[in-house]
Amino acid sequence: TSKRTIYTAGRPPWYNETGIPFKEAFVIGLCGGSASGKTTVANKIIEALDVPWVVLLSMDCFYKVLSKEEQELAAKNEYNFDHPDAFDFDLLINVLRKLKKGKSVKVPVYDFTTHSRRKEWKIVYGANVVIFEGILAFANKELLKLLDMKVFVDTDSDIRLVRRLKRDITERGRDIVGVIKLYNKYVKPAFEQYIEPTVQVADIVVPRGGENFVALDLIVQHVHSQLEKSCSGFCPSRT
Ligand code: UZR
Ligand code: MG
Repeated sequence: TSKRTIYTAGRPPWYNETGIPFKEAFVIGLCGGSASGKTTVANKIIEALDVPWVVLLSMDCFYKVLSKEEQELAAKNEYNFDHPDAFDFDLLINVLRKLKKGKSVKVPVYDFTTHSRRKEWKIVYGANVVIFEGILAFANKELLKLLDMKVFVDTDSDIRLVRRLKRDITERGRDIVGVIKLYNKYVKPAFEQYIEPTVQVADIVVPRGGENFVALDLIVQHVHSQLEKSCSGFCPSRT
């Protein structure tokens, strides 16, 4: 391959002579039920990837801002945060499209106590690899088109329930009755209706989540090989 000149400010996007971005970011989609271990898997992938510019984008940032009435429902555990309608897919797709082109984006910061967005949005810089995780990461056709690799984290529902109980009580100040009510009313039905069936579109299913070292290694190997392919001659992504 011939040598090419790359113009860069030290981080992606990289441009060629004609000002065209050198390559797109590789986007990994991570889907799985609540408390399946998506965040753990994401962090282990990031650690093992050893690539300079990796970004983790969480679907939680894209919850819709609730109206007064919806806020009141949420306070009584009667708002469904597990349904596709609870998410701002338009904004999410916009953000992911830009990230895929290697551009920087602004991501809303969602406040679960007020169910609104903070005034200050978080700036996320362009990256070589983007990991996008969420319970409904595979629930939208346009979104699926942006994912280069789809990973489904498949953890037993009893384990997920126990983790969810622990997390909501210790980290989110909820009580056991409320958590169980929410789980039975929204979390479990949404899992069965909107999340579990999307295992069909996954490229890789990871049983046991973050403990599955073989699966993590396979994922990382694939990303490396794809990155090498997409930047023959000059590869900013591996040191
Ligand atoms: P995961 N959720 C919260 O309860 N509080 C937060 O601050 C953020 C998320 C819940 C959300 C959904 N629903 O069921 C779940 N509610 O977390 C998705 N209520 O996040 O994939 O990390 O479990
Ligand atoms: Mg999470």
